[in-house]
Amino acid sequence: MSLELAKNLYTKMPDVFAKARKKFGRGLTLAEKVLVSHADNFETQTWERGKAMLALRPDRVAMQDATAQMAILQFMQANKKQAAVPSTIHCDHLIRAEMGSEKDLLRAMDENKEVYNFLASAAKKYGIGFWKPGAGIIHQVVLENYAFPGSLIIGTDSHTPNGGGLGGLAIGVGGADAGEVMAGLPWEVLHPKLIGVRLTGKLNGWASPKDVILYLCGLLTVKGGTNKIVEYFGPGAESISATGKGTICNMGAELGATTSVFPFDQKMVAYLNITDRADLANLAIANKSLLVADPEVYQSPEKYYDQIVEVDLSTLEPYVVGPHTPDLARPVSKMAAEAKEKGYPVELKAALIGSCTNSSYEDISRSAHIAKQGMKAGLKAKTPFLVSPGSERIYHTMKRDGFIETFEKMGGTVLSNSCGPCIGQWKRADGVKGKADSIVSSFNRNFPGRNDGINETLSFLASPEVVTAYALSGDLGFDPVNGTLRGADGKEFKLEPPQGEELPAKGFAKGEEGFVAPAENGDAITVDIPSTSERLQLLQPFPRWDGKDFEKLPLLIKTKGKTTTDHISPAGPWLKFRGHLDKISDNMFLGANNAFSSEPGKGTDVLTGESGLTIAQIARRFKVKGIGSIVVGDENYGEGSSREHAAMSPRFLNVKVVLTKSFARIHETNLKKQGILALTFADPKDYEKIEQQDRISVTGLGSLAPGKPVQVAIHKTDGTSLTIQANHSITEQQIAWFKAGSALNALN
Ligand code: MIC
Ligand code: SF4
Repeated sequence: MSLELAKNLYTKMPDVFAKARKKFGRGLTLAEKVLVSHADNFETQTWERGKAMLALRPDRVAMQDATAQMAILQFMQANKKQAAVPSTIHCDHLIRAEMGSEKDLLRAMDENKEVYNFLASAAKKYGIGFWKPGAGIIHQVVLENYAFPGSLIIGTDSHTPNGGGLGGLAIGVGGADAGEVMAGLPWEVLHPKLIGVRLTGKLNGWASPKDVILYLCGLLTVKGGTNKIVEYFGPGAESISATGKGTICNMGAELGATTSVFPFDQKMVAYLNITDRADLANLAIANKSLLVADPEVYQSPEKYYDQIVEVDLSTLEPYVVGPHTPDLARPVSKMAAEAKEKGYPVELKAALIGSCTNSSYEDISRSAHIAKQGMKAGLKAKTPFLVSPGSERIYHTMKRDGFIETFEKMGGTVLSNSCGPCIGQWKRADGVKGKADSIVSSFNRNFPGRNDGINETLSFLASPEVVTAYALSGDLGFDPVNGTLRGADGKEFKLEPPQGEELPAKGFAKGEEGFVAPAENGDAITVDIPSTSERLQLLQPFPRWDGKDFEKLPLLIKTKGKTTTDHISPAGPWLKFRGHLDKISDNMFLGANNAFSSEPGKGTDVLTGESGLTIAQIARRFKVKGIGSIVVGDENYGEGSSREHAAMSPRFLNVKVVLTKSFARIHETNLKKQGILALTFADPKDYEKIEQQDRISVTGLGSLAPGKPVQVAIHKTDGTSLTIQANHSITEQQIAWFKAGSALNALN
């Protein structure tokens, strides 16, 4: 299937590239090549970075089970017979990690039966490929099967950019975007600016691809990539395996980047070949010049990218980031001193490797090499050591090549091929609420409460090989590069730098691939949603805007500090309600810090003065009274996941406006799609002016226009009021969504 898509794409590329070179008066970067070749209409499209909205035609859509439910429920409202573009669903997020692979999977099949039946029946009916539970994590499966050089893929998950490891633009979106593209509409995104990252040298010793992105997180911060594409190039890029490139692109989500991409090269050829796509590899080789930037770009990159970063891989040290945010970075060699200075507990309570990004053959073989050295010295893991393989192929190859045995001998537990602990589906036996202790993983997120549901846990991230070394020492203060461990014989020894293979010499072993093809004709198939379901609920369209200004809205919550989508709509135990808007809305803001409450997730009903209520309880009270409310937020509000529940629940519970210092890209779009007015303080200092009992009016909405600030009046309890300005990035079309009550309403 990808072969046909690639053939058509490569055939039309030269013509559109020629037009683009003429129009822009210069050569094209790789990101631009992918964008222009997927334009809905190149001629009429405005091409202005950071300003224009692009209307693009993605090659495919990928959805994971926790977000697919809303995507499909919204798609169903469009009344189409079939998905208009090739699409797939992947069952990976809903499997709990408690008892090991087999038992966990069996239990998941049982407890998520309704959801899986719903997704499987919808997939069958609408021409969507279905990957069964246990088949693997979406991004790994997409890399193994669907991503190809030059492609544009959207996925209902923020780590979709993993596909950039195969030279395409793979972009995370909310479910509404996916639903619309499947309904045949073009996909809209702000024309990203470009960061060029020039890689020189070669990784060596302990340094791995993960360290490239951990280092960049520290350098650019979690906001540094917002509305930007990170394009890697340079001699160093060619030295990194395709899966390593995938890891770097995957975790580019933690920079807030729209996506990240590497130019087509021999490493991609090798990966395509070993994943049974030699035909695609040959086609890409024959079209290589289309799949990399134009030569003049590489000669003078500063003329083509908005920002340039240089990284010398030869001198890169292994990094560790955290706690609580992925941009708190330092080389592992500095961890001990910092832990001491900041009082981080150094005793590690768990070490976890794998996930959607770091379970490649290279990662696993290098980690196993470390594990073997430890065992040779008579050591075992000093902490629980959990391994999450990314896919069936990875799992069976690990098994065939003895890695599973190695990890199990070391005392590790191999979990099912799913997200598991990374998304909080983990029963941490020793975890205690209110107690801070440290864990380390090779995942890509470390927000408070993310893995074990305990907000105090300090979660650190590092490469899988470093995490394995930490597991052997049980000590965050251990420096795997320079430090020593004590063997069973009492003698001190140093670990050799990890060694592994990029790809399995014997090829990938295969298990049950777990793919179910859709029906040829789905007309007779009904989508399976039991009317009594506790897990699924058909969506009712949100009400239209009544044409009135928002007058004297009470403040629902003023979030303070980091407000990720994990804070707004926590996952873990709430994942089971991802298809039931009413039920999941009870989790709204449970993880958020309220400026007016010492307890996260709690607040005061400002109409009655009653405090200690959950934010959802307060919002439900307002809703019953027919009153809307406003949410005020801090910087980079909505960072992290693509989950649109973080926008749908507020909308469902009558939030009219979200006013923040700044937004993360996917969440801002999600808010707009659901008909919420997303505003930013023109002067961020005005955030300080908002007090708990204020009533806030947003006026002039009848003349809402792109680029035109709106007036926000803050009414104080003493009868005075002050007016501040708020900005927005709403386009003409998005004004129509706001008026219609949601993007979906505007469609119908
Ligand atoms: C994540 O890593 O945060 C998730 C869970 O994969 C989310 C999607 C979700 O919340 O379902 C993401 O990254 O978009
Ligand atoms: Fe799953 Fe974690 Fe990857 Fe998200 S980051 S897709 S939860 S493994």
